Amino acid sequence: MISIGGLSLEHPVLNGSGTFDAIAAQRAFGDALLERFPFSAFVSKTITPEPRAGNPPPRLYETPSGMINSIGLPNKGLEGFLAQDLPQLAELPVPLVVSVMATDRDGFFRLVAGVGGRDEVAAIELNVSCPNVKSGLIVGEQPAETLALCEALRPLTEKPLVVKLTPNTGDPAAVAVAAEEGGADAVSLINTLRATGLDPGTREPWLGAGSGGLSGPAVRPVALEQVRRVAAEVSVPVIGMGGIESGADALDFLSLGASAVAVGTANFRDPGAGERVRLELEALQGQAPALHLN
Ligand code: RRO
Repeated sequence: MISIGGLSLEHPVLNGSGTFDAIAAQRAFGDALLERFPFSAFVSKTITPEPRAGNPPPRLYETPSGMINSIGLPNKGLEGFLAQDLPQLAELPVPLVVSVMATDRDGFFRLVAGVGGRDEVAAIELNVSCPNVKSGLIVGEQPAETLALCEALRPLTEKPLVVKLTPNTGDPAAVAVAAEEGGADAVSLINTLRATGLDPGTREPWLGAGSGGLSGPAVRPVALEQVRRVAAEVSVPVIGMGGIESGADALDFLSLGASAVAVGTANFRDPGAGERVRLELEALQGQAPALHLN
């Protein structure tokens, strides 16, 4: 068992928000999914106060060892989530972490109050780092904004608050420290790196929204460095993610100070990736250290 900001987890492998649709997976795989759920907690796709249609297509662009998404937060909104999705997600055999995002303080208040009042919810992830919403300011790019938001939300719930950090800022550790000062129980990183890709025929941006967020193995060295810097500066647990595809990748993040890891983009190709990563990690952790000849 490990503890992440008051959340007890069977093992250190979670999913990255928005990379595993547990309701669709349950439809596809039935009870097998519940008997061998790939993650120690389930992190929902981010929800917003009101329903959103998401960004215009195309929404995905493949890159060497990665992909750019411009999904744009399509979701049913708070009321739709509570009425339609929460009852199904509550059936999962692991704690539920609900990811929330708003474009203003009032929206975050509604989300944290609404989700925080539900017994089915074990913790709340504050997504202050989505690269795909035209809201002007991205809270998580500024330490002062992150501190103010966390301080305002902290009194609304006793549930653990996890702050999802952006890599698209000069000093992610300063933002992480601000989140901790504001009362966050844990931080998670990285969200996607702002990126674009061109249509090879027209030389115009391929994605409907023009740009998106890069994920997958291509971002792993960036994620490792940001986790290293953040873990050195905060005392709260760090959930590390960014291109994890194997137990060795996960062990790299844990070795740099992460307390847990999340598998993201790898889930799209292999919904069982989380279990494989955990098993590989356990095997590696049980092994004698490798021989060093350098
Ligand atoms: O929905 C998205 O486009 C999205 C979100 Br909310 C996010 O946090 N990170 C991302 O890469 N895409």
